[in-house]
Amino acid sequence: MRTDTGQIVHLADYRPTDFVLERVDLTFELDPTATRVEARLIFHRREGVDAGLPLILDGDELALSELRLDQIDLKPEQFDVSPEQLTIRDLPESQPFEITVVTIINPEANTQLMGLYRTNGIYCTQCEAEGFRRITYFPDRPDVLAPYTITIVADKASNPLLLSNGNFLGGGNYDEGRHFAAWFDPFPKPSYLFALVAGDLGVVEDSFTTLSGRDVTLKILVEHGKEPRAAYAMDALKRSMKWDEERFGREYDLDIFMIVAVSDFNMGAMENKGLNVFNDKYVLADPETATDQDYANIEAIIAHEYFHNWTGNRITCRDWFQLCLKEGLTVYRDHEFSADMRSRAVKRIAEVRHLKAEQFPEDAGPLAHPVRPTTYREINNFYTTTVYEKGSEVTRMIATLLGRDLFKKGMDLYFERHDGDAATVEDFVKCFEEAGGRDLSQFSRWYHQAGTPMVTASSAYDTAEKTFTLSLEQTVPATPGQPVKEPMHIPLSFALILDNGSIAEPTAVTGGEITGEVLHLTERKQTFTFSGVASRPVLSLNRSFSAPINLDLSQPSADLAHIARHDSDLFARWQAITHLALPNLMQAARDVGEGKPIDCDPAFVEALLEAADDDNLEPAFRAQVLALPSEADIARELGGKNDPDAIHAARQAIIAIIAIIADKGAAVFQRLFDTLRIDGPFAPSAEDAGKRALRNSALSYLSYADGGIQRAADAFSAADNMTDMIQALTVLAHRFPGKSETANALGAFLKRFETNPLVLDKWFSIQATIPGPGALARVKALMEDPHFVATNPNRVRSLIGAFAFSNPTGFNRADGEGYRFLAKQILAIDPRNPQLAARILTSMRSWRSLEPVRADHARAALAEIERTSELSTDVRDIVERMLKA
Ligand code: B3K
Ligand code: ZN
Repeated sequence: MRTDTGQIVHLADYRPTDFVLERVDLTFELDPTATRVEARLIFHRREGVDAGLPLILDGDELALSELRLDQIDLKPEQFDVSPEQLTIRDLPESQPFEITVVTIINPEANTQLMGLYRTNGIYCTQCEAEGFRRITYFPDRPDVLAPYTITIVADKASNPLLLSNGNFLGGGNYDEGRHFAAWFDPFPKPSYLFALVAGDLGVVEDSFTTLSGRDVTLKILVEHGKEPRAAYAMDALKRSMKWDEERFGREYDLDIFMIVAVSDFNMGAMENKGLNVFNDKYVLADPETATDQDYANIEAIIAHEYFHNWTGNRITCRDWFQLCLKEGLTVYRDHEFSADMRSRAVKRIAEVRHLKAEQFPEDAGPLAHPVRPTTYREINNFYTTTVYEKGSEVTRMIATLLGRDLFKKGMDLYFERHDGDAATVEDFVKCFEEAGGRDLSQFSRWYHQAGTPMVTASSAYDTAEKTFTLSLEQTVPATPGQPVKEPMHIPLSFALILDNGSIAEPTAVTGGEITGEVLHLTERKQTFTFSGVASRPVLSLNRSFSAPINLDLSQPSADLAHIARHDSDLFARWQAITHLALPNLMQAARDVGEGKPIDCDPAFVEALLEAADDDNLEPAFRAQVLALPSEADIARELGGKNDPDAIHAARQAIIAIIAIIADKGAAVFQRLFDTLRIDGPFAPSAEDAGKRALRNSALSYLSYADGGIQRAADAFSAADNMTDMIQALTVLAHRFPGKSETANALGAFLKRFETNPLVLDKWFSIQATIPGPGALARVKALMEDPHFVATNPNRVRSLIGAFAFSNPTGFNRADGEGYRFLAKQILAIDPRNPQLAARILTSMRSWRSLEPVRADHARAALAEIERTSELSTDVRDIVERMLKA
């Protein structure tokens, strides 16, 4: 492990390299413990660069074996080398020269899963962000682009497949049972997009003909025997390729596109040029083992990585500060794809739920940073929900500001102007300024200012004048390093809904710019006046969540119920029900704390049940309505001094009121459960998934009524697909832990899926997230279970990650044991896999908003980590930022 050097990288220090890399030739002689890597790199000195300057190459835990300049061995006085750096002096002044670097690396010993490593007998690489420097000494930064030729030599019997980026050049046999393959990638790329895969895998093959008639071979490579489970991923890939042609005019550019599924991977997937490497969780699916959510994730991630071919690969990032240029934009693209494949409104609701659950807390805590940060200590810690999801929201707002056509024009300009470039956020924004004819300088603050803006709104209707006034005020909270903020340009989609459900069309508006249905809030305080509004309208604001803000708009529950019934924007209807729910949940949490009885506004319950019971609405939407704000949502709204036990108890009590105390509840849920059964074969379609989701949420409410446990146990036995099975098992485990029905179901599930790691992960997660004081002991016991594999990131995330991120009561024990347990685990994981350790540690990012007793325990556990001398840069960076006042 590389321990922390404390070095901080600043955007302001960016300058181009002194040397230009012209081409890269790599030869790998694969061996599990001693792989020889020969890199031949052609450079020339950049014009105007001082002739005396040395060439400095990055390394990470490397051992240099040979070093030549134009095929002649370098003398010791011509270079300096350490595991982290190779400095070469006395280089030619003007003409190109060739550096040959030979390193010997040990893939088997690489537990960080960065660089070249082995997983289940397969050689595989992960180079983003700085993994290539663990393979050879190299100018390992994203603005160094070159075409690559790759030769792989390996034992043929154990490695029949030898894969890399680009097009296949040829291959053949060597002596002693070895063979080779050569690949050439003509598209200049940065080293982080390099990939190599070798081993013995099963192949699923298909093809795609591009818009201009080129045939592309498609291959998905999986462990032998798992081929049938790659069919859905292949289908998703072909749909993605077609969609990108139709929607963004982007065609695929190589002769072959490959996806390799591996079981040990630090993240979801990686967009290496022509050779995507995936966590097998996001490739493998069949009805028996995958839930509807798994299918949706596979579709989205296959699309995301494929879309990177243009947004990320053909146009890459100049430096890592520009990460959102490829990630935010590509998330926006995959969101749009899923919206087109499924229900747009339901997709938007799911996105906003995710944004609020993950990004809003990040933006409100010690790890807050701008979408485009200006400093970092460990770049791996900046693959955050702010860069990805808020980055996507910023792109979405550009589309909202410009409208669909001008946004498309801006994207076309971006592709045309920057193809082959390592670009910046400024380059990107400029394309939309030019195409849209709009100054986006104030808007660009979304990239630079961290923190979720708060918009406070109040309105009044003047019956005599027939005017409606809307007063808005925005504040952006202080965040680490940014105490003072400038006002943002916030696009707010709105509607004034009249009594009969129609939308008012005012005759005039003053106070600011309005384009179509979007109101532009640009000042700190702004008042819009709408004239010619015949009767008092109900304001629906931030429809479709046009801006990622917190909205403080106190509306009478009758108004919210009106929106919930009449808004033509389904998202806004869901949002209105959420706004009806939250005050009830928050009040209940306070009441629990004070030992008072819990109460609930009938208008809310009525609106909720009415939507759930309305067969004219799509089932997936109704399931989202029934999901209610989560415990984390309630905690966030409460703002500080949170008691997770009180929040949990409050939410449970409100659910019970809806399920059994409200007159209509039990009947509605019973009807949904009885009538939504799908007969016929399983289809992972959005429509069927929606029905399953609604039926399963009905099951979950019904578990509060008499006989709930038996109903859940019966549903578990009757389930003929993984979605229904997991839902029933979750109801049993979370609502009835320790009961024999639950133990039986968990046992049966384990027995049936013991040999399927991805399903076993679910078994671990369900148990890790059982609420209450027994959780920690359960998690500790599960760590001793023979099925727990401490070296597999998916398994670690499914147990320890699930406990820390998704078990608010179990993890946030008042005695602090949860935090101490996590600290111990982080210190155990860190030496082996720093990225995984750092990621799981971010589960404590909201520790400051806990009530004082828990907050003190949390601080002490973090301080314990901080005191440890041998920390990776990854963990040290996170822990220090979390503790900084
Ligand atoms: N670009 C990769 C993420 C790499 C993370 C490196 N720590 C996957 C993606 O966003 O598509
Ligand atoms: Zn990405």
